[in-house]
Amino acid sequence: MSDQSVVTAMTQAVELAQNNALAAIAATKDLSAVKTLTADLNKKDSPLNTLKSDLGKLTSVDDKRTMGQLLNTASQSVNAALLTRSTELESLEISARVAREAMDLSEFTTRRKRGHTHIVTQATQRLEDVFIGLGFQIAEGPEVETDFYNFEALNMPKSHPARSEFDTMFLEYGDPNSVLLRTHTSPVQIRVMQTWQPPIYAIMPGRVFRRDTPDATHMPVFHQIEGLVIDRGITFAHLAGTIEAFTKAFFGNEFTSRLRPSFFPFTEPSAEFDIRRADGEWIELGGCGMVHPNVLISGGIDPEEFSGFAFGFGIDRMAKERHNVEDIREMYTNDLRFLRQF
Ligand code: FA5
Repeated sequence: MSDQSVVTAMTQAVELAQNNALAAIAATKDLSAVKTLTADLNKKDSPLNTLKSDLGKLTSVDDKRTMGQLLNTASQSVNAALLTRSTELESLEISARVAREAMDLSEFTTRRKRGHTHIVTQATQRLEDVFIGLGFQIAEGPEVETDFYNFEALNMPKSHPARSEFDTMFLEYGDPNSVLLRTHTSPVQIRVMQTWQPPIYAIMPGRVFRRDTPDATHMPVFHQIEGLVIDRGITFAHLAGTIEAFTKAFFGNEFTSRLRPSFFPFTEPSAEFDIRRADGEWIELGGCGMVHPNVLISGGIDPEEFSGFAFGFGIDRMAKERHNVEDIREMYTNDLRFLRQF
């Protein structure tokens, strides 16, 4: 055979070997078939490799180069096809495995019951909503307080008799009786006055602590919500109006509020705030009054320029009244039969 006819025959053989290999690759069904085929195509006696060893039979250097290039191109396209196919099959296998192993969680979501917030948390959130609606902002302070913020800055110097009304839990930290668990949310008033600029319209909910023996209306750990308004020209009428608006919004139109003269060192004049239930009984919910000038001074506010009112309500007692709970202790026994009612 002349070199020319050998070249023609080889060219046809290369095309045939390449096409056969590409058809075999396309027909593979899984990764292990691709692996086996790769090994077959790389064998010494595979059609393309046999043709490579036939190159030696060509005498012309040019023919050798042309055929060599043709064989290389064919090998490259076969290798590329092997890679593409294995990537394709790999992603198909992953999708199939994901579909096979996917867990159907829908049955659990329909069967499982979700819990809900505690009755006292619900009351706190409702109080916040009502006051935000009246234009107030929310502030928070620490539960561990210093004597200064809990008493001194609130016009209760060391020897003040009113201190004994707050059965205080002190911490063994620093000087004796200098660090304590706050007995009310009023210290947050001072912190707000020190950091905000008037006009101030703030509420401050939080947990407070007293050495009180638990009974139907008392807990040693309970919750209060403090209110503070500081602006120019604030009078007792603003305080009374705010408390009445709040009572109706929180408890409903059938409830009314009253203010009784009282005493707190940090307000002057001071009052006790009661609400009247549908059965006619009056319940004490908190204290309030016009912020004492000494307290304004502790907060860095000029009493000649600004005046204000403050109040502090017991949230647990509010939740108790709103839901007609007999005994405040029931709210903390963690009895699901009780909690599920709200
Ligand atoms: C105070 O704590 C004042 N800081 C309130 C105040 C703020 C007055 C701003 C003026 C200006 P009192 O000790 O009365 O006041 O507590 C307020 C309310 O907290 C009570 O009316 C009651 O609703 C609630 N409370 C008091 N002690 C307990 C307790 N042991 N368990 C549950 N609620 C309580």
